[in-house]
Amino acid sequence: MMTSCKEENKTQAVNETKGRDSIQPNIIYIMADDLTTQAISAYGGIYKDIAPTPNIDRLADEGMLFQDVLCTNAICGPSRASILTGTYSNKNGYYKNESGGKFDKSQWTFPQEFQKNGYQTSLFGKWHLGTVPQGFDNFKYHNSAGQQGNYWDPIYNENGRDIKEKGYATNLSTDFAINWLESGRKKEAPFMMLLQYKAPHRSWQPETKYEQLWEDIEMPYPATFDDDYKGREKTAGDTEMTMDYFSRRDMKYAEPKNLKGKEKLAWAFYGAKKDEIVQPDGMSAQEGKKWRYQTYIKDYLACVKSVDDNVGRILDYLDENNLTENTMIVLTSDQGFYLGDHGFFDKRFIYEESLRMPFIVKYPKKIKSKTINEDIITNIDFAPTLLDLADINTEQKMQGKSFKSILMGNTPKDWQQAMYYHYYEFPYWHHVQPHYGIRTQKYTLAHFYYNIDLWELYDLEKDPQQMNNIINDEAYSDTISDLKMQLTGLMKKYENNKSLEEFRVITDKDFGSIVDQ
Ligand code: SGN
Ligand code: CA
Repeated sequence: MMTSCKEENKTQAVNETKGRDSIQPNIIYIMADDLTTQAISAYGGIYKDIAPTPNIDRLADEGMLFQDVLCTNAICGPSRASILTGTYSNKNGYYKNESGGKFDKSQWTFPQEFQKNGYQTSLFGKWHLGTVPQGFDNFKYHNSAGQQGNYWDPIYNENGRDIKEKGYATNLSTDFAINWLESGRKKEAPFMMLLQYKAPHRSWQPETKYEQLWEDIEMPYPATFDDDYKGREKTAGDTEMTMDYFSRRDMKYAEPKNLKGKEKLAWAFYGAKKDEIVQPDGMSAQEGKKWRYQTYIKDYLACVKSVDDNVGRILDYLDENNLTENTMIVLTSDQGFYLGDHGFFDKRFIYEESLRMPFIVKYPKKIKSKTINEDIITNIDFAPTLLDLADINTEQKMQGKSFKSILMGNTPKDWQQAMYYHYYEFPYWHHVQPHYGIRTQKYTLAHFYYNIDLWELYDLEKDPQQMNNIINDEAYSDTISDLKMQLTGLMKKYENNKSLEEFRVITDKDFGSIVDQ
């Protein structure tokens, strides 16, 4: 410990002689997969007292919590590509997960810039982009189940070599991260580490000690649990992500022996056959729906609990090694998620629960504790911000903007309080209609296309739960024209003002598979 402290001090001296106005911070970027604000007690919500997240809350308590960090394309690979490049899917070419191909690794990404500027860099956990991670001195990423990763005994790719590890993924990824902090990095340089958990992504497998945690409790139901999709029948009302679409695997039925090929897939995804709704005999439809939700939400929140525990391990490590003061910690997710909200699981929609990403930053040296920010920020803003915070200047053109000044408590007067959204993948998985739209502080306007042509408008002040599509309400006709104009402006700005036909081609195009055949 003594040596590591001394060496950290040497780092500071090196930075100072470089003439930088401040000592460059260490950065730990923690990104869970499918972690949503409703599951984090610092964000409030219905699980706050039953399933608290004390360690993540500690980050919020000692840092800044963001209410309106929004995902530009709410699905794993595309969001990760946007985060790494600071650009929209139409720029970085990674539009979809399913038949989305591989991320073009010849592209610039922010970790490469950190590495070039003398940072020690590393990646642990989920990568899910199909290509060798660039810009890391060391990496160890999930390399099973199409790089989705497994919860138990997962295969990791460690610097190019596959290794099967024993144990629970969330704990393992943290072990690897801590080992690297302790003895894997060169301590004379600042570090930038990505710690990206597979949890709480489907198939929601808790750690053994948390399997029965809430066995005797009935979890509360979100207010929109019984959404009847009135006025949204062909969009929200036509998905494969309602409580009816849980599989037998999701509901913990034992896997029959000797299933192969299509049969095995059907079991994992849909139950015994595609249209079967999984529930115990004798239950009414509503009882079955609630029963499926209870199983799901308990497993999901138990996976979150392990993430929270491991955030605590990282915080403790920093404290014990005198690294807290100069290390910035970011806690986020690749998008939000539905926890029975609108009767859904999964993500993909522009609707709030999947659009909003948890985002909390702790950096005691520069960021005031217990602050809450409500500016609109998106995942393409992450890369420029992290670089800016490390005082790294780059020539690289990004579409996102640094929000360093927002972190310091000053929102620039001309900060763009509107975001452009675009989701392309259809029909697999979950049958969510392709759509694009604009989200401002007050409204969400979306255009659903492909084989339908429908617009939706929500007044977020009057209807925060987005139950009333008011697109045909005369009183809003000026608002609609204005929002459509703003939307067209954003599509031009981000160089994605294409025709619906051109967008359809992207949805139909098979960009290939993430896994080498
Ligand atoms: C898997 C899941 C889907 C999920 C996608 C995308 N099915 O296909 O439910 O929407 O991943 O998730 S599973 O049965 O294989 O778990 S993402 O986080 O990678 O975008
Ligand atoms: Ca995800």
